[in-house]
Amino acid sequence: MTIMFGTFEKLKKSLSKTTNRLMGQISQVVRRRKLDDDLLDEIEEILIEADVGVSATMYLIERLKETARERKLTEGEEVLAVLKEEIATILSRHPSAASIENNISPVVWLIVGVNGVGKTTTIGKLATLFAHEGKKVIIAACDTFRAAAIDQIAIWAERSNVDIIKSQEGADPASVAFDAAKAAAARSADILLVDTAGRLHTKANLMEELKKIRRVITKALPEAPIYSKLIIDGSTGQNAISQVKVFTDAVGCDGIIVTKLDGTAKGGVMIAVAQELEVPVDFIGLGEGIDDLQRFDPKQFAEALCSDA
Ligand SMILES: Nc1nc2c(ncn2[C@@H]2O[C@H](COP(=O)(O)OP(=O)(O)OP(=O)(O)O)[C@@H](O)[C@H]2O)c(=O)[nH]1
Ligand SMILES: [Mg+2]
Repeated sequence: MTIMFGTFEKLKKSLSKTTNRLMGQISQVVRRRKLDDDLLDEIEEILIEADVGVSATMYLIERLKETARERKLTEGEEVLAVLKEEIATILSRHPSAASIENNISPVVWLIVGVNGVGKTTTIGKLATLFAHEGKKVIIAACDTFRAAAIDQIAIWAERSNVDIIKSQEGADPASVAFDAAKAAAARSADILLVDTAGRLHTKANLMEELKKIRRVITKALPEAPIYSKLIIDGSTGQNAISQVKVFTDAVGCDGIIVTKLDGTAKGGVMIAVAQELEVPVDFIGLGEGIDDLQRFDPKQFAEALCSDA
């Protein structure tokens, strides 16, 4: 199918800087080398520098050693195929089960994450994608804190041609969430996407507010499955991972969406995410446009990451 081809080509192009940094460098160092400890040390260093994380790096090096022994590999270049296999294995560890099918009531996705990671943009993309799939989507504009946040999400709602429930700047986000939840039920929506603030006066404030939004939605829609989806910015590499715990403690984390994987060399962080976190990656962001979102496909991602290497 041409669409599939386009999807893969786009992924590959988006990941090209990461590919160069990771598999590109590794394929350079293995060339005409014997597979020995020195070479493995060099590969280890490249993996660490490419934001793959200590845990995944150690795992990969261990797997290379074991496989080299088992398959009696002697040439440096032989590690490339093994690495590709092992990276695909890590990426496939927590398969995404992001479904919005539910017969009883709307499914709710609470979109959370620190400021500027791409929450609002991702909601615009998700709304478009679900609407194209024939779903009734409603957006709740619960970032009432930042000036212009409401206008920003309203523009995305218009672009994707879906309903939005909003209030004015400074309004109580939980009350917007309540109204949106009621509207979602009344209008028989399939999914309610809740945009939230990335920054308040303090982090504790933000976490309390997110908890309150979640509570209020549970009250308004007792039957609704509510999922917290954490947005992280892939271009910040290892730093992206440190944000997971605080959000998970506050509102849980049922899925991750990694944005800004286009144009960064830090996409190796996807391997760290799969290795270190027990949560699936549902989608990836590959640009600022309305179509720049893909469902995360571990095999395809590994293929794109390791292509031409
Ligand atoms: N290149 C690229 N840019 C992105 C992507 N996703 C979001 N952005 C950009 O990142 C910037 C911040 O995006 P927002 O959607 O406003 O982020 P946010 O998390 O809602 O920010 P706050 O509401 O301030 O917390 C914008 O300039 C977006 O266009 C992506 O996948 N790739
Ligand atoms: Mg926002």
